[in-house]
Amino acid sequence: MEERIAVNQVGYAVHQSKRAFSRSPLASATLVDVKTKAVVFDQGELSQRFDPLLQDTVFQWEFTKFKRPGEYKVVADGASSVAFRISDGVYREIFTLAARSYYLQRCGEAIHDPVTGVAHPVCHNRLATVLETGDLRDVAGGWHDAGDYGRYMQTAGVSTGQLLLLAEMAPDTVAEVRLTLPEARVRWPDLWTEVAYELEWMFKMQRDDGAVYHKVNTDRFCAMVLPQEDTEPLWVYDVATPDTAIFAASMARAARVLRPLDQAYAERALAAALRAWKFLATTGPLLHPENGHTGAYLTQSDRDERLWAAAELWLTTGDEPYRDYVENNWQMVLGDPAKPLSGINWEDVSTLVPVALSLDPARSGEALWRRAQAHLLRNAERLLQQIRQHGYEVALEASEYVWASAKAAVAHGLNLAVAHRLSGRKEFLDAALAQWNFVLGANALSQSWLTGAGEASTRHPHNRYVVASGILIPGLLAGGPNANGYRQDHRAPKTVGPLAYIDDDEAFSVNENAIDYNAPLVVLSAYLNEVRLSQTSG
Ligand code: 9MR
Ligand code: ZN
Repeated sequence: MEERIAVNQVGYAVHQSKRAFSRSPLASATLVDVKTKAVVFDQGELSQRFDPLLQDTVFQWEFTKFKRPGEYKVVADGASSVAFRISDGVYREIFTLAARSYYLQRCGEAIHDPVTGVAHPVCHNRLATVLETGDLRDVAGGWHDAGDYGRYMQTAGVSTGQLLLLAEMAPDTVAEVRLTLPEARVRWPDLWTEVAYELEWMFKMQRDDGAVYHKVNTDRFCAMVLPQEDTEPLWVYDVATPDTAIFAASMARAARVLRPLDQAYAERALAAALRAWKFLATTGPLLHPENGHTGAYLTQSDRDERLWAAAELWLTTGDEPYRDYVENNWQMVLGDPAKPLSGINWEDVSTLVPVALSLDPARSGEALWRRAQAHLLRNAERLLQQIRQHGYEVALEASEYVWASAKAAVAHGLNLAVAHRLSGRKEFLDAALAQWNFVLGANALSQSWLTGAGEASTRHPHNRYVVASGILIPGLLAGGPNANGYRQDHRAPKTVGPLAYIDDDEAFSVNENAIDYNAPLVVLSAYLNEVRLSQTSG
């Protein structure tokens, strides 16, 4: 079979960079109109790069100059890409698709979605037993975490916290885009309504003393059944400090974002955040909640979560002890600006500290804002270096081709987007866009890891609802290539990192979705749309 030329399978905005990739030379590449079959462009710029992980040359054909909206393929020497569009709607479309998947993952209510056909009766709305006391507790609601039906605080907090960054990063996009949800809150944009579906569940997971429970799930993962058929007893697992801090951070941010829209909701969120902080202030690390036999989101330290909570509380309340906490603990958690920032993830949320502070100079104060900005820009420079060493312009290092590499790529994209917002530097925007292109098909497998997005996109995610119903939920980001995956699920291919992926619903180490994978993709898509909006109107 001819190799497929790799492109972003959804498409490219009219005025931004457009590149195709292949491991075969692209000297004869042309752009062909899908409807008329006519060659519409053959003046692309050629370059090539040796990719150290693939141990092969990757050829690049840049067609940025071509700006006519339409549907096209890149064709060269008998090889072809899939059809994709040139359209200013692509960012908004992926933002909507990926954000809407949260609604489709809702737990505790019946789903009847006219847009996608996704439907099931109410699920997991029975009372759960609190492990530590034996009490019954109402913890219905929230989103199913992933391909399993668990609901876990760490991914809930890191996902809602990231989505709420869009209040600063893409306010116009958030205000404008409708997600076609079953309910609306007066004056609230749809994205915040969806985030609040998760926040409501998070409120239920807080104990009276402010501590927050780690997760709710059955003791073991259920079979690949529909959610309403998962009827084993539900357990609420022990409180833990990383979870409590992540809760405090996300609630403090929610309070700040929602204050202008809904004062009462904001006060409720802030009160919950303050109760959580009060518990943390008198409690050392509790890192080993009882965990049953389901997903383990266990982390080595709660320092990064505490630092993020303090930063958000400082920004929301302006109370100086929170600022002092951030100043006193920054070095220990984040180090100096030369230390790499990680892509935001459930295990290490430290990058949310400079991100949150840099997005709000007025509330941060000069000193913290400068520190945050310096660190983010330095890190973005490092990511540019990283990208230049890879054929497909991805910011992943060899060691990042592990579980959830596609998430890691878009998380680096988020860091680059913030660096672009701070500096206005086009290279950072281009680099952020390259991470978006990577997960949507511009990669060594010519595979889009977002369900429903692109001709060669993931069709068989490890997702219980999808497997049991046969209905594909669109807008789910799969984990992506994982060099250790074959040892974990015995399905993923044993090969070099960039190729270690298979579209198989049993390959959970590469093909499961999760709420925390979608979050940076939603943020990045909205940011790209916001920049495009400002460029077209400006
Ligand atoms: O996304 C998680 C990944 O970072 C971990 O390496 C992996 C193994 O612990 O677990 C992933 O999270 C899974 C969770 O444990 C259970 N629900 C499904 C999650 C996505 O695969
Ligand atoms: Zn459910």
